Amino acid sequence: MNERLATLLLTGFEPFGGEEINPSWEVGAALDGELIGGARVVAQRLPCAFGAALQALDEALARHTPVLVLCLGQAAGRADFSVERVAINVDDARIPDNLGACPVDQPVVAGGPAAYFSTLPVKAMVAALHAAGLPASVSQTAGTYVCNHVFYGLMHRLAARPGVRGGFMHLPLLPAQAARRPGPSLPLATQIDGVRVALAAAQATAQDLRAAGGAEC
Ligand code: PCA
Repeated sequence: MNERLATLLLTGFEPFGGEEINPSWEVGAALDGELIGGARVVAQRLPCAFGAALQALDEALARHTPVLVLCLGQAAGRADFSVERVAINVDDARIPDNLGACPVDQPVVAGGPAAYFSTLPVKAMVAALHAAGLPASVSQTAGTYVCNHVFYGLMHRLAARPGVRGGFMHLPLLPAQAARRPGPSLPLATQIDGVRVALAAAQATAQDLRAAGGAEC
């Protein structure tokens, strides 16, 4: 069935930090099976746990042999689609993961490079989101928790597979989450639209735009 269609692997996380839902998996589940630019989206839910998340990612990479991977995560406090530029080689957990692990200043990959850049066209993704009337920005940090762990682990794996591009995008909370924990949120339908737009732009853009997306301190 559809053996010749290229696969876009989309990952989302299970809930963590006392939440009952995670927008990243709600969006992943909604887009699973969709055709985007002639390729098939396959969604994979990841545990919010250091190590176990990368095992699940490894299984998905082996099973689906995607041409492109976009990992999603929840970022409470962020108001827009945050297209991550860089993954760093550190695990430094402020709260325990879902298996109780709380690593401090551990490398994601011992002996690995300090950082990897996304190989997705981050500027083009932000531009496409803006063109669709959606709030978006390039983010200069994916944090030091399980999202950055998965982003770094993904890029480390893809460094050995030059034909496969990958990256990470953080999503705001859903309104039902923000109702209990005040802060910015975006409705699920908007989040689904935005991830669809970002995936389509990532797939269609081989060479990233040259557009400002930096930040001052
Ligand atoms: N967000 C967390 C981990 C899982 C998720 O959805 C993070 O930003 O690290």
